[in-house]
Amino acid sequence: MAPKYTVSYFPIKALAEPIRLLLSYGKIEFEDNRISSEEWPKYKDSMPMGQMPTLQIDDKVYYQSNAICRYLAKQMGLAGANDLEAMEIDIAVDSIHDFRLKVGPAHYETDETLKAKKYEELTAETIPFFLKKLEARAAANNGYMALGKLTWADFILTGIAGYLKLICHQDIFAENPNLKSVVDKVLALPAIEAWYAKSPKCDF
Ligand SMILES: N[C@@H](CCC(=O)N[C@@H](CS)C(=O)NCC(=O)O)C(=O)O
Repeated sequence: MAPKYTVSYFPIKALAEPIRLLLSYGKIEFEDNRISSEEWPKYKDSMPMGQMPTLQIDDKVYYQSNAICRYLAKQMGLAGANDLEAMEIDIAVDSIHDFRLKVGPAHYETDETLKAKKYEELTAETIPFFLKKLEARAAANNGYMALGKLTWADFILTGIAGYLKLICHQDIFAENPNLKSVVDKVLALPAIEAWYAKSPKCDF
């Protein structure tokens, strides 16, 4: 019997969406278990690290979104042909997450004065810096994030694209055609089109 897969996360895309996209790409059926923020406290202690996303395969629960994505990508031939190729993909993935992690804290800042100050610096320096580097990487890789071909790094960018736009307070793709092309190519994959035809609508 085929294993049963369950993805648990909040009812948003963010860190779970690359997992959902990879499972969809691999035509692996999964339960899309969305837990609301209100319900979350009931579940938190039962999660291995007190966080989500998790991927349950039969009765074993796996966590850490990158580890899960890398595992799925290996199953689907999206993880490079050798260790050097795998490192190229990891470099792209880590760079995307570095960007997210640099901007994220400002988005969650509750002191409005401090928040405005943080966004001033982010908008002037950090966001343009990362976008320039990531756009150059996508340009050098033929509109992909690594190796000039489809890899799981493209699913990471596509999955968290809406979340990145949200936390950056801007359309990060407007002036970055190669980055936009990465996302467009993933979204045009038939399995991904099928996923978005049936999954709950959410911008981020
Ligand atoms: N490194 C972890 C980070 C997971 C994480 O930060 N999860 C957040 C949501 S994006 C969470 O569960 N927050 C709720 C909490 O910590 O109570 C991963 O990539 O899976």
